[in-house]
Amino acid sequence: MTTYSRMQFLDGANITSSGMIIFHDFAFSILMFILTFVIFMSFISLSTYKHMRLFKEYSFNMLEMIWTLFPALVLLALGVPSFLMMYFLEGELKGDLTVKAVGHQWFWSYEGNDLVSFDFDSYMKLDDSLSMGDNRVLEVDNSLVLPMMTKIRMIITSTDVLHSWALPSMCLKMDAIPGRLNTMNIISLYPGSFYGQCSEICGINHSFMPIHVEFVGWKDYIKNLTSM
Ligand SMILES: [Cu+2]
Repeated sequence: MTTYSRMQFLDGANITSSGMIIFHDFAFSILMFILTFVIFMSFISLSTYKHMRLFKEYSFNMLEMIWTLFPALVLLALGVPSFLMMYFLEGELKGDLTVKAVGHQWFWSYEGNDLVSFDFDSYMKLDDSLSMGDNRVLEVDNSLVLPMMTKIRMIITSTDVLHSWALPSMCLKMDAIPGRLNTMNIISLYPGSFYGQCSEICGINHSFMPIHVEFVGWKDYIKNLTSM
């Protein structure tokens, strides 16, 4: 990975995250256009005094109409996709599978009860137990294995303090609050390994409770479930 590719978003692994990346680029291009236009116009009006006088002596109904309608259209173009994205992200909270992620000081544990009931803790791998090619402070001893192309309902909660379960490549982040069950949907369009970190400062080892989710095909998912 080069330096510049690290400045971009992670590749979107589901429809929402791909949509959000496209929306970011769209909003950014509008922003750049406005910035260039404003700088350009301010230079023109500063350098030519004649134009300024024209504005003072005549009224330009058409021009006023344009500079009222144009910003409104820009806001509409930004607002409509933004709201659509938000409602799409919320979605219908009914998954095919349900997994519960529980935050602890300082590790995550996962529970499920769909095909086989499971309950395991997921601790960060320490530096001396890392093998070649592992990601430091991101690798865990027991990662969460989920089937791809399946709507999974994630229930996020905590047993002690506030934590936050985040998966940047899916554009997902949900607070883990003691006594509350926060719910969101996860779908991965392709198999792969996705990493996240606790995103709510939760104590001394806040940086050392990573999240690792592996999306696999159903065959491997069942194989993994039965071996647990
Ligand atoms: Cu935490």
